[in-house]
Amino acid sequence: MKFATKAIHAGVEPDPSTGAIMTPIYQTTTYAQERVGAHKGFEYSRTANPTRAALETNLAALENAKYGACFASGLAAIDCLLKMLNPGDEVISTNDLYGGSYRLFQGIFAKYGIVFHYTPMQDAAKIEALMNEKTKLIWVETPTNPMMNVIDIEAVAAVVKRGKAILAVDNTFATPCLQRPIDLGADVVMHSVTKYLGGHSDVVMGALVTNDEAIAKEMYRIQNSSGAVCGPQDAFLVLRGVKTLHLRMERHSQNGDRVARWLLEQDAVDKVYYPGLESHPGHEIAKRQMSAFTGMVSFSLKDDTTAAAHDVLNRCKLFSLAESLGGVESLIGHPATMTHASIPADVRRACGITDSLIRLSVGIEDADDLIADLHRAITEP
Ligand code: P1T
Repeated sequence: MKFATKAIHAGVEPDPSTGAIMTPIYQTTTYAQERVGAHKGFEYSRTANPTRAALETNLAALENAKYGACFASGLAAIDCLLKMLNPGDEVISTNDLYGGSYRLFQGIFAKYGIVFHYTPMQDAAKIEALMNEKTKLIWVETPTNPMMNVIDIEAVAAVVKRGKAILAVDNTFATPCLQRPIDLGADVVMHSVTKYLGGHSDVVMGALVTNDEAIAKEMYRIQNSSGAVCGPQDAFLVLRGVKTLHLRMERHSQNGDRVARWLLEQDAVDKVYYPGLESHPGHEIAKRQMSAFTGMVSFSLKDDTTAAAHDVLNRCKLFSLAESLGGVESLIGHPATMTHASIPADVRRACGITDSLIRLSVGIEDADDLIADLHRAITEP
């Protein structure tokens, strides 16, 4: 089955009791059992719920994986993955990553004796230099948030396969519509479903998917034991959102490209970070491993100050000043003081998050209106 067909049909069967074409919201905590031990596969909704199960099957299918698990947020999904590790284990992560993932690594799991190394993975040899027998997880975000760096998943997988670590890819920015890391050698894919998969800025959710039976067993054990699951209503909303993922990603990518190319021509703009630009250092890799380049665009100003960035943010009308990304409406944010404020300033600057860096989540509105809004914000005093 091709992607668009899977987006609409995978995991979704007409409801057996009524024929309802949409998976019902099974708003129930528990399920009557015929006698002790005899049930229809559902005992308690933390463990399994039919609406959630349909979504888990759907998301796994979109990533060409067998097993999927949904969580209360993207960070809860990463939390589940990290709980597969033991004290003393080591993780190698991209140095440029979502601030909340960094906070979870350093603020929570480092305390339990897990050691994190951060390195720019554009050069896969950097990973090899950090790998040892304690390395259990390689954490890749690509394209990265917010610098839009592109990591060659196949090249990283080739290095990782020489050891015994799990290769996990945060595929939030690309979505399975544009990039499928498992096909490129990853063991686990993680999503902040909150973003493009949900697509309408109305659900906070996370997901893990894998093809590896042993990892899946641990994933479900931890999902049930720690209990950070999503509710059935949210699962329903995401099932609905995913049905248009391919259409939305096409328009997000077209609009992202238009906005990035327009920004390049503006006098006030210093650098534009978008993998669709021929000048982007990861463009060739992105062309190989992604089918389009998303609606995420970052740029910096020649006046490299927080005040200049805040002025642009405050002048936008159509772009809402807000955290998050991936919804149909356009958002604008300032990583240094918003999404990445939890990363120490020196670490932040080292990976290019300057004071004037601005991140756009380009929505699916008319691109002319979006550009007019940015034009006003960037050029008018
Ligand atoms: O917000 P949550 O659903 O818990 O997802 C966390 C997360 C994980 N990975 C990436 C790449 C992300 O971008 C996020 C969340 N990011 C934002 C809220 C943001 O504005 O960047």
